[in-house]
Amino acid sequence: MLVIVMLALMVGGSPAVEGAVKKKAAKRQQKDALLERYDVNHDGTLDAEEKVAVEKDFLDRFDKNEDKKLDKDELDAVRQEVAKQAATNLRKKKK
Ligand SMILES: [Ca+2]
Ligand SMILES: [Ca+2]
Repeated sequence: MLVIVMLALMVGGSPAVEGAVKKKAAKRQQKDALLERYDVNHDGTLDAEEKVAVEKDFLDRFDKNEDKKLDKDELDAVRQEVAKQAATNLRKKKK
């Protein structure tokens, strides 16, 4: 399940016209946004326990039809939320 979410996050986001560098930066921001929220012990990675929490949180927040899976539309909402979070973090850092 989480693999699907991660995959969607990797694939989605920036349009193909954008440069690879920009795309990479955007991905890193999105990853940072996830880590900021879910890396409870701040070791820079999501361990098994933290991933379970991510999955649960995503399902809680985005599984609109409550089938315990995230379909394409629901994953779109996840992507938008993570992108938004990444943008917010970026603004905070810039000040
Ligand atoms: Ca961690
Ligand atoms: Ca669903």
